[in-house]
Amino acid sequence: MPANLTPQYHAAEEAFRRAVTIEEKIEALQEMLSVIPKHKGTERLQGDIKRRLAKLREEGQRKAKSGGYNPFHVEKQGAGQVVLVGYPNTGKTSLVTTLTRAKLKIADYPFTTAIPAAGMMPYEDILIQLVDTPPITPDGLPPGLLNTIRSGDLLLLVIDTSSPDCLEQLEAMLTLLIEKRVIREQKSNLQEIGDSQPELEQETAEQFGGRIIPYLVSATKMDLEESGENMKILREIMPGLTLNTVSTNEVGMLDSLREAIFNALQIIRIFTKAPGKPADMETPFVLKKGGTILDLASSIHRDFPNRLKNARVWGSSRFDGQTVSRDYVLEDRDIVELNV
Ligand SMILES: Nc1nc2c(ncn2[C@@H]2O[C@H](COP(=O)(O)OP(=O)(O)O)[C@@H](O)[C@H]2O)c(=O)[nH]1
Ligand SMILES: [Mg+2]
Repeated sequence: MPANLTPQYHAAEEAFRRAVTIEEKIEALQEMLSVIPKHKGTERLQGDIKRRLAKLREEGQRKAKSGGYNPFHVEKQGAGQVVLVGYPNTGKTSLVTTLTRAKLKIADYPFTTAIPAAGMMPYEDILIQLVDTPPITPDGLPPGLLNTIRSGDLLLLVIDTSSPDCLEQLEAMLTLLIEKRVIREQKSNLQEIGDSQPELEQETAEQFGGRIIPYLVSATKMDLEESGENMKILREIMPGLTLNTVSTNEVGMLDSLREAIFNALQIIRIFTKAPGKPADMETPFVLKKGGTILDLASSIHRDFPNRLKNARVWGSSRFDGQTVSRDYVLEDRDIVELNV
């Protein structure tokens, strides 16, 4: 056994021994890998943990395929998956029900939500998936939730602005997610210029089976009187943080949250048309921002890119119907004619 293993490492190892499900085991191994002192003496052990992780992930995938049901895995649907995260009673379920019309159970006692549940939020011409989750507790994340969080395209951190604990809970939540390498620490503007190493952070996150996920903070229950004062304090203490203020009792307040979610997902909507026909303006294809003609073609059909002769664009191009190259970068709401 290599020397210098820390108490955190031993705690994680203990959690691994106690783990029952594959998800719990994976989570514990990821934690071991994250806290293990990184030096020559632990290289073999690190390699060993990584091998065990790879094996468990394979096993997990095999189980998933053979029909083993994992309630913490939420199948992606629509233009993007947004996972709501927060403490009990902060208004997560209310937000999902109001934004999606999904029928979920709301109650003013904690822990009503035991497993993730999804609903689809209409936004202009697309549907965005919102995933309601069981709450974070003072002990951290309930088992399995980290995997739900890691699969999201965007996180919506939910705080109850009317609660005197909202600042503390927000800070605890941010710390927890930074520790788990799910979100990136927001640096001050000064530090941002020289110090930021997004690629390195992404690489480290991938080592732990995840990736850095963008997030928004939703400050709920703004209709309650206590919220005003707490909001002032939040803005003073965390001036750099954008807070999306909402109330499910004032539906008008939700429009800006919808828009913030769409913008944070960093996606573009592309309409296609057949030659000589009007465009189908009902159901756009959704691409990541920066997507090209080639990306569009591959998202339509695997061998479309090979057959593609030329493409014309209406919208972002200099003139309507301009013929563009395969690496032409599309913009939101462009209309594209693909000719094979
Ligand atoms: N006044 C007010 N109450 C809210 C709002 N959103 C949720 N609540 C209430 O807060 C309680 C907890 O809501 P719920 O959505 O179940 O929270 P969750 O535990 O985070 O899912 C319920 O009694 C809701 O009616 C809001 O915007 N304004
Ligand atoms: Mg709930």
